Order: sequence, then C-alpha cells, then structure tokens
Amino acid sequence: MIPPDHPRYRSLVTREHLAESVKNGIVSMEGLTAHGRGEAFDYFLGERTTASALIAERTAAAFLMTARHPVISVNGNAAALAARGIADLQEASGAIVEVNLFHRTEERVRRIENLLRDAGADVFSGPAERLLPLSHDRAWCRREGMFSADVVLVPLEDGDRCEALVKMGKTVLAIDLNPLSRTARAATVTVVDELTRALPNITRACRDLTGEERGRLLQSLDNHYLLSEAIREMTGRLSRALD
Ligand code: PTJ
Repeated sequence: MIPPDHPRYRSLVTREHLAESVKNGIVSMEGLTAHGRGEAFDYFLGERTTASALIAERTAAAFLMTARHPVISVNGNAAALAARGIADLQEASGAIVEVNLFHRTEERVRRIENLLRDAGADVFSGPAERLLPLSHDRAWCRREGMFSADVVLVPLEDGDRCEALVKMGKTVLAIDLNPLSRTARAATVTVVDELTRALPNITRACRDLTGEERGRLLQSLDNHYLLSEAIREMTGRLSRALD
C-alpha cells in the first residue's frame, strides 16, 4: 500500500499500475525499463510541460486537424498509461486508433484493443499484414490504417519505425521524453513531455486551435529548435542543482 502523503506518490502508483499491467498482459517486461528511462528524463525536465513542449503539442494538433488520414499508434505502455486520454484525443481529432507492438503477440494485441475499447476508443482492428519496411514485428499494420496514413502519432516509439514512416513520406508526431533518441531526431514534430500530460494538451489544442494559429504553427515548425529547447531546459535544471 502506497501512502498518499508519500512525496513520490504519483510516480509510485504509476509504477505499481504498470507492474500490474505486465501481469495482465498489456505491458511487456521491456516496457517497464522503457518507463524507467522516461522517468529519468522527466526528472530532468522538472515533471512539467515546458513552453516549447506546449508549442510542439499545439503543432502536433495542427497536423492532426489538417490530416487526410491521421492515425494514433498505440503500444502496451501507451495503452496502460493513457487509454482514456487516447480515446479523448481520437474524439477531438477524428484519428484512427491502431495497435502496433514491438513485442507482438496476437493475444497482447487483443488485450490492448479491449482495454482501449473499454476506455471509449473506436479501435481499428482486423487482420494485419507485414507492410512496413522493418525486420521486426512493428512491420505489422493494416493497409487501410497506418499504411495509408499521412500523419501518424507515435507515443513511446522505438527509432526504427519512426525512421521508416518518415521515409515512406508520412508526417510523424512523436511523444518522447528523451530528446536525444533516434525517434525524437527523426520525427517531424517531437513532443518532449510525459504522455499523460501531452495527450490532454494535444486534445485541448485540437478543440481550440483557430485556423489562423493552425496555419502559423505549421509554417513556423522547427523541430531542431523544439529539441534544443528541451535539452536546454534539462541541462539548465541540472546545472542549477549544483548552486
Ligand atoms: O508494447 P510494445 O511491445 O510495443 O513495446 C513498447 C516499448 C516501450 C517497450 C518499446 O517501444 C520500446 O522499447 O521503446 P524504447 O525504445 O525504450 O523507447 C521508449 C521511449 O519513450 C524512451 O525514449 C523513453 O524515454 C520514452 N518514454 C518512456 N515513458 C514515457 C516516455 N515518453 C513520454 N511519456 C512517457 N510516459
């Protein structure tokens, strides 16, 4: 039992939930180490949405709202952490929700799809094919889903697929707390923020962006600037810790 007055209460409850989600077959064992890495970067960030992350979130919303065929790709960690947030973003953006896994089994796909449906998402499921140019199981997706997408939102991604999607000509919106990762560097827009903070911000922006702000965000996109700002925030906090 984690006492609610523990200073790291939220973090400990999330860890406990993820450990439970491994037992329920939603999160892979490897997903726990991925979460730990994310936590470390979030610590450097001060566990808050920075001004540059908010710009990235609103830019991601602008891409989703102008997309022809937007897809939100969901893995085990994303579903366990934010099934409801994903359903809300789908409602605001009209995007397709599709499960895509690195540690793929049909059983895990089914469990994650059910979790998303229980949270209110309309999941694009059915038989998948090996359509993406990748040697691992993230290659499996649906022809009318991710394969045909023009814009794909990829939370907690591994770099390979992000690069493959970009090479296929797609706009890739990544949510990744590590601004140095291959995903972060390859994506069209990188949101360096924690998933459960990022999703509601993107959803809100989908609802309140004006046409004028949308156009301005799309025109002024500079992902190198967004990544540099994230690194500056982190290194600034680290150097102030020595004062
Ligand atoms: O469910 P599966 O089988 O598809 O596997 C999913 C994992 C997450 C195991 C897989 O995609 C993986 O190994 O990812 P990586 O390569 O560890 O990358 C995950 C990235 O997400 C890392 O850069 C972390 O810093 C970052 N991250 C972790 N937790 C969060 C996060 N970013 C935002 N919010 C988080 N909560």
